[in-house]
Amino acid sequence: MSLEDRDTAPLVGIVMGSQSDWETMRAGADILAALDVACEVRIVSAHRTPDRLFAYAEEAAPRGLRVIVAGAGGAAHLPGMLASKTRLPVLGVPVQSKALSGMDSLLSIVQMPKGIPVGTLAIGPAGAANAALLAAAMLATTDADLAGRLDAWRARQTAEVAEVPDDL
Ligand code: RP5
Repeated sequence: MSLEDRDTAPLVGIVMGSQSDWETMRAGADILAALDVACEVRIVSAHRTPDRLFAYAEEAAPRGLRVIVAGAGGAAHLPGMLASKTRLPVLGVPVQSKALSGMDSLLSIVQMPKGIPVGTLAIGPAGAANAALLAAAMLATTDADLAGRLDAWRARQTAEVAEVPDDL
């Protein structure tokens, strides 16, 4: 089923600054789909669509979203600006940039001044996947069924780790 075809209202908003970020952020969307967490995916640029950013942030909580996962690269203002306009938890994913390999993205997202927090994950797809897992873990604190699915997901991951390299 497509992410957007679900009947249930989205609980997680995955937003990114550009179409070019989707390759990275897809890793998070795939995890939420595997955990059956309703989410939506949107392109919202702090620089190119600032009005869309303000509208998205202001409407997020009233629409029923519980967590926002925001990925951006370069001068990555998106997560911080979203966090400044909503009380929802914002998880920031630094997208790997071409010029500086994502260090610019990481520092832009992680160095929020005191008062407006952004939970910052690793650079790239690992960060996107972990942001989704963290969003699911937050939701699981009040959703026993999701807690069970998350526990099962983690148990499968553990079971897939071999004790010795297969080409030894
Ligand atoms: C940021 O600029 C986006 O988050 C993206 O990572 C970066 C480059 O965007 P494009 O020029 O590829 O659209 O706003």
